[in-house]
Amino acid sequence: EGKVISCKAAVAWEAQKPLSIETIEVAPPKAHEVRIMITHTAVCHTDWYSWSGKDPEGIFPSILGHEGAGIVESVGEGVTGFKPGDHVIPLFVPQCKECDFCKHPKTNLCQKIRIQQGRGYMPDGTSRFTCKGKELKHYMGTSTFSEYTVVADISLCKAKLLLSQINPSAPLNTVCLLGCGISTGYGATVNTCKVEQGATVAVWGLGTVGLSVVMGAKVAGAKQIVGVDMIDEKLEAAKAFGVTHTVNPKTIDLGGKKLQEWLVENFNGGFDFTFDCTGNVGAMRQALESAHKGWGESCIIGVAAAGEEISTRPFQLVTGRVWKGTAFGGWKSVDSVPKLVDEYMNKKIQLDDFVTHRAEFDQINDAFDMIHHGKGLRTVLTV
Ligand code: NAD
Ligand code: DAO
Ligand code: ZN
Ligand code: ZN
Repeated sequence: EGKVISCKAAVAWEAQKPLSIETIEVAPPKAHEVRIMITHTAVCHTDWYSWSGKDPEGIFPSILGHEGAGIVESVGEGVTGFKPGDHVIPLFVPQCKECDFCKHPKTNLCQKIRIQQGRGYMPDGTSRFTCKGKELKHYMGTSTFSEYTVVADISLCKAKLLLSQINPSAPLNTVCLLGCGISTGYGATVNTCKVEQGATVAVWGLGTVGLSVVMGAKVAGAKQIVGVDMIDEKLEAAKAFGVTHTVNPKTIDLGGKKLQEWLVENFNGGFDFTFDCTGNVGAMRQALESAHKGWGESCIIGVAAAGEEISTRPFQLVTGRVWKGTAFGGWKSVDSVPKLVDEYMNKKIQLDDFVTHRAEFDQINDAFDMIHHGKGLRTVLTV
């Protein structure tokens, strides 16, 4: 407590350069900050995207990672909600409960520390990380690719059951996934779109985010869930998550039509809800135009490359389709993630099937390659 910790971290020195396992120094937490020993982290496509240099906000050198879990090592002045030993999940969308956004029922985008977080700093505008005499930037307010990290106390929640007094701890090696992908896809269905019983749904991109949309649609009682992906293995694997029909736009015979025209014709005029989980702006357009005339809603979850723009004919919206989007599934993070832990422990939602690989921390570059090449879903690294 109160001392600088030397530990291992995967440092992103520059875009596209393999992450390098280095010894770094982690300064003690300042006021309203918490230092955490990260026990597990997964790799999300967004980490890859920032590393690739396509993200204008990608900042180097830095410590990436935002889907993790760990144990509180020490707390800074004024921290009341956490103590050493607590099992916790870092949150890239904070919840301060004071700002206009937190007080507004329609958004989860707390803005309290937004600017400094975007610049790669703690809320006071400084970094807690150094390596070889150089300052390292934080990433998404979480930086989970490190044995120790420091986060704001509004960017953290307890990874424990709210309901049970008997078994207070959930396994950190799976609930780490609630830090991003699964919460995002699931929340898109229950919060952002409020998918109804008997609804028809189509999902573009069957990675972790897309399959959590499928999971949410199934929990909501959707009667038809169409999965769209270019990789046949993804389509096949999606059936176990509840996809009722699969479409590979690359190999299917569209009879000269656009994919969206073909879908509208073959699926009853289109879907009640469609979701983009690819980050591809072409797929976003297909998803919007596959929503049913008059009432269909399309939700963008994928993060597009810098400079990309979406387009459609305005008449698509005039005639009753709705285009929306979501960050972290609309969950007000501090209040909601512990409830998601409960839902996992009570088997309402599942996490285990999303873990297709487990590996040691020093294999992190392999985990990056896998997410880029669409192999498996999540690799959980033991840090
Ligand atoms: P992933 O790489 O595991 O999955 C993406 C899938 O999309 C792959 O299976 C790929 O084959 C498929 N795909 C790509 N282009 C396609 C196309 N044109 N048509 C159909 N399928 C296509 O990634 P993931 O971790 O599941 O993340 C998905 C997206 O969501 C990423 O863009 C990521 O940055 C974004 N994301 C957003 C949020 C948010 O809060 N909005 C949170 C997490 C992730
Ligand atoms: O408040 O302006 C803001 C941004 C909050 C962060 C939203 C990021 C959502 C997409 C990033 C992908 C998730 C890993
Ligand atoms: Zn993510
Ligand atoms: Zn706030």
